[in-house]
Amino acid sequence: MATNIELELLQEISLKYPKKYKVYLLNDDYTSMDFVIDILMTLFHKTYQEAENIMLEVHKKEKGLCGVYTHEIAETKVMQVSKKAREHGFPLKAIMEEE
Ligand code: TYC
Repeated sequence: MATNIELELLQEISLKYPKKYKVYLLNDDYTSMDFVIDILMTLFHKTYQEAENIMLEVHKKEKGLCGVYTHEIAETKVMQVSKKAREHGFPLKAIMEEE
């Protein structure tokens, strides 16, 4: 069993280095390419060229990395993608994975 000192150390380390989460966009057959590029530029702050490259990677390989964030920010990005997609009638989805 871990001692109190070991637990305190672990807590200190996790406060200093919070876990990071990768946010991916997933491919589907219905979302327009232009809408995906728009999402990448507005929610993930990509340039047009970066956004187009990521969109094409998702289109060809089924998923593509949009960014790496702390848990709360990653969760917010995932929610913002579904909200904006729903508002525009697209099924676009983002997921997060611990790095
Ligand atoms: N596959 C979509 C199409 O052909 C484009 C697309 C790309 C959709 C990336 C989702 O995350 C995505 N219109």
